[in-house]
Amino acid sequence: NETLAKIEEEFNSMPFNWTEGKEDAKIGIIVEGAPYNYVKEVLPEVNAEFRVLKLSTPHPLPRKLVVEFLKGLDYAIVVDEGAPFLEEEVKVAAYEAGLNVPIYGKRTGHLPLEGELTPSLVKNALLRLIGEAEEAYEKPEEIKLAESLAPKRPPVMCPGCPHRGSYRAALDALRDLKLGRYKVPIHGDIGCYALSLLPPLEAIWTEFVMGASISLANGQSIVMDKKIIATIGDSTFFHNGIPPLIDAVYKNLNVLVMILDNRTTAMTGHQPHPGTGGSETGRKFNEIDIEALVKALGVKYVKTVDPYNLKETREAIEEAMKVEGPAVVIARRECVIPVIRRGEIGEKPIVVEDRCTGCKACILLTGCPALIYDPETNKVRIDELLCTGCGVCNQTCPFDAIKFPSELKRGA
Ligand SMILES: Cc1ncc(C[n+]2csc(CCOP(=O)(O)OP(=O)(O)O)c2C)c(N)n1
Repeated sequence: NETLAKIEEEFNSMPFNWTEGKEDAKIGIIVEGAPYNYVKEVLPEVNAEFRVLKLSTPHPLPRKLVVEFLKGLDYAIVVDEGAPFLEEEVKVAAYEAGLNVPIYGKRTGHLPLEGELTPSLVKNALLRLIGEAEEAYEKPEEIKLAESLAPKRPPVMCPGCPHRGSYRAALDALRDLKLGRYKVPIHGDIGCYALSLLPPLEAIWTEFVMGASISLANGQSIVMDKKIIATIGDSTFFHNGIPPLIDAVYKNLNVLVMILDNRTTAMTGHQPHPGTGGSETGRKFNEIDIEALVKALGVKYVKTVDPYNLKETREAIEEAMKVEGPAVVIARRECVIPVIRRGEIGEKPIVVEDRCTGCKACILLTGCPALIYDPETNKVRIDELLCTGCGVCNQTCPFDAIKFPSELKRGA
């Protein structure tokens, strides 16, 4: 607390916190971060004099600076992204200083609590503030038109994403075990695999904070008295998955942890992590072996599989589901993006037209964007540019209609 007080004192006079606009303006805007740009953009379009306090250090709030700014104003608005953190801090500071300046923002409904701020939202809030707009923000017609024209498609896993095979195999395993997808909670975590929440996989039930999948599964396995599945990426596992796995071993909790080891931190841009053994600048570090680590913790069932091989992965999950206590399946296959960048994509499958019945099972079971249904021919075709040759769709076709050319040459 003493250190925070010292920092606050420094922040009061820091050049990164400044005021601008007319000295004697009676309406104040307190803003930090990206929304400052929105304020700058829309101010020329709002017919009133404003005084702006641009804060770069919202915590600890430089209260002296804020209170000095508020003194003499008729009223002020706080423009902050996310939760109204700054707005609340400013209100506390004003109250404690005995100021009676009305302060508007998200808590007063001038700005929305949800979603991202935009210049239009900020402009609308300022117009409402000066009495030139009555209504809450209405999207301009051109934005509504653009939204109506844009195709509605959910974000999808890349073609060749190894997570697709992991979740397909998990859902198939539950079906084989007659457990049904709504009987066994599958917890997700933060990473590309969170996309499995969406159709057609709709696999994970939760996505919370890095490492939460295992903790949630641990707790739920006690409450529901059955095996619960947690799915977690390799980077997330190193970040915060090891402590709850220790807990699961310590208390012999009935969880299946699937570690989705795509050899990278894909979602945030392929950063290395302790399992990859290198640094961003190419320095060599010590690679930590996930399987050895998990075994060393005392997990009795540990199996590493290739998620491009649906049968192998499904069978491991089925075995693991039958284990009393914690079990770990490591689905290990490199993220396809670095593979593409290295030019290591191999053979791509094709649809054997006279075998394809147009049932769309491949599309519905994988959701791979490289698979395209043609209503005119009632056949599926594979977009060669998108396909990475992972072979997962080949394994889902009930009519054996998706084959690699080399398989066909061998007479398959
Ligand atoms: C505490 C925290 N730090 C950083 C992030 C940003 N972040 C989002 S996903 C992610 C990791 C994804 O890597 P991984 O678990 O290996 O999954 P992948 O995307 O490779 O499938 C990170 C670091 C975050 N969400 N939370």
